[in-house]
Amino acid sequence: MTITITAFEHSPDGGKGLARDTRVRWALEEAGQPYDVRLVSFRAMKEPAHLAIHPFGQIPTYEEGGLVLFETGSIVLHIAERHAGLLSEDADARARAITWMFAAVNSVEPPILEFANAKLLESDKPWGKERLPLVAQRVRDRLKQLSARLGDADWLDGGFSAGDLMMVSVLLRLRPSGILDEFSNLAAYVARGEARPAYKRAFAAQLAVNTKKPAGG
Ligand code: GTB
Repeated sequence: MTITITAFEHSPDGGKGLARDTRVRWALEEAGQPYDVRLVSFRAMKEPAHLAIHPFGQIPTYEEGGLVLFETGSIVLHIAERHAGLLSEDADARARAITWMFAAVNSVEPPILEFANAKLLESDKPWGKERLPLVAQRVRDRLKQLSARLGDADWLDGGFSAGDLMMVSVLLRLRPSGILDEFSNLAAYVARGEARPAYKRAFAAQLAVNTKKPAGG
């Protein structure tokens, strides 16, 4: 069955891999599953055809036969449950990896998003300059805890899993800020994720979309 995901026609990051289709592409590459991509513009995302598959008018989505999914946590879990490579055969290890997936989207991504939004959308507000350090501190507090848990391990719980795929994807958003580099084991952890051949293929695929010259141009 053909898998089709959606991605930005033009990602605001110009192909740095920070848009969330990259984590879905990465999971599909780890699982060895081919996929098609339907590119959508910001306008098309808010139109009825796209809202029918994504209630919040966002990317990415995942379609496979009659199955339509949104939310990257759910999409990556679906891929990991159906194909080898992202979740252990051992039931307890599987449950722990899924816990790390939830930790990535529920406990680590929210302060990072707050920080990104504070920089991107609120820096011109009268209170913007005062708020930014508070939000940055919340990111540092959470990273300190994550860094302590990871210690000198390669991955969060034994071998690489869907939990690491989600956590590395979430942490990557911090790269431009320099905060990640304050935690050397987390910076090395993210670099290990990026060094995986499947990540490299996913990154290259999204970059190709964002660096394609317009037809006739
Ligand atoms: N919780 C959802 C999920 O995990 O799937 C969040 C999906 C989401 O935020 N999608 C964003 C989107 O469609 C794209 S990834 N936004 C358009 C809209 O809401 O109208 C977020 C993103 C966008 C751009 C950058 N960047 O340029 O660096 C990074 C991340």
